[in-house]
Amino acid sequence: MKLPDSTPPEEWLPPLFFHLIKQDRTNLTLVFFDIAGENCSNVEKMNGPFGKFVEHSDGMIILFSPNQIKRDKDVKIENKDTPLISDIINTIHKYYSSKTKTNTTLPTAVCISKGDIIQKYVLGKSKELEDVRAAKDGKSFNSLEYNPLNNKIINFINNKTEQDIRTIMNGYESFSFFILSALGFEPKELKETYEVDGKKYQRTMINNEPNPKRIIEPVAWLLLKFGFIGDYNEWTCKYCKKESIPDSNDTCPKCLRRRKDGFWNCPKCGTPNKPDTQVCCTCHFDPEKGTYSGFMARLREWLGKKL
Ligand SMILES: Nc1nc2c(ncn2[C@@H]2O[C@H](COP(=O)(O)OP(=O)(O)O)[C@@H](O)[C@H]2O)c(=O)[nH]1
Ligand SMILES: [Mg+2]
Ligand SMILES: [Zn+2]
Ligand SMILES: [Zn+2]
Repeated sequence: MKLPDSTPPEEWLPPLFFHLIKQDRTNLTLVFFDIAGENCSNVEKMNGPFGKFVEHSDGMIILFSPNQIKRDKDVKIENKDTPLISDIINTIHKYYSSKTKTNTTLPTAVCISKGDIIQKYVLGKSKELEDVRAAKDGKSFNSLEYNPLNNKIINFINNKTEQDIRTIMNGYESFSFFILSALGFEPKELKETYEVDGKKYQRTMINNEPNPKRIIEPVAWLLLKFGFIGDYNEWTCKYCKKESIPDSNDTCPKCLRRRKDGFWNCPKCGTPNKPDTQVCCTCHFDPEKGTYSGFMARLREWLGKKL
């Protein structure tokens, strides 16, 4: 099959519209404009027709190939003559400033595309980019899965690139790094050149079906930043070591200690107890065992029988 062509810098592409409706009827219309990086390579070009779309957006997904990153020597990728992503990000920023606006408050997803090429440098040699799984609650951004990957991308950017992207993005209030692959593999197949109106373009043919990896993640992250969806993450109780407690629970379901400070309220008598107490200091209830302990256990048993 033939792959879609590179986004042509001088042509209008119809935007993609999505109207999302949640079960509670709240809804959101997403309009995606695909702007070629070439149009954002200097402020004069952005003053052309395409800059407007950038200027009026509520969020940005910046997609760049691994060969648009300044890397250190052991990250070996074929170097093509493409604008550096740091230059593009800087240009977009300058363009905004020229309109006395700022883009540093916009949610900005900074995405390494064609992740298949670079995955071994980000994830380690033996690991492959896996697709996004739904969060356990079936409706949220999967932070549980995203956060460890995010750390790997940050490590990669800190240690294997010349820090330019990282340094620039430090000025942004709401951004995150992503890695994705539209094809899931490197297209080694036929590349052919063709001409339209005297201009030369390249097209790539592939034999395998695309196997996209993580392409939904930056969009889901934007939905999170827009407040349209929540995020799902978990914590481990540091007192009883219970794992996989959803963030929506702020107390441990096993030992009842609060995540924040370890204090717990006795479910039997309501007494607030200190983190280091196993049994309630008033009624001697042990929430982990679900029984009263020691003398109080025997007294209760006895009273219970009498009463
Ligand atoms: N390795 C790899 N190459 C890709 C992938 N997607 C697209 N390409 C290659 O990149 C070429 C340009 O496509 P694209 O990145 O969409 O162009 P852009 O619009 O200029 O960003 C394609 O013809 C493919 O050869 C991918 O997921 N992995
Ligand atoms: Mg494109
Ligand atoms: Zn606990
Ligand atoms: Zn108690």
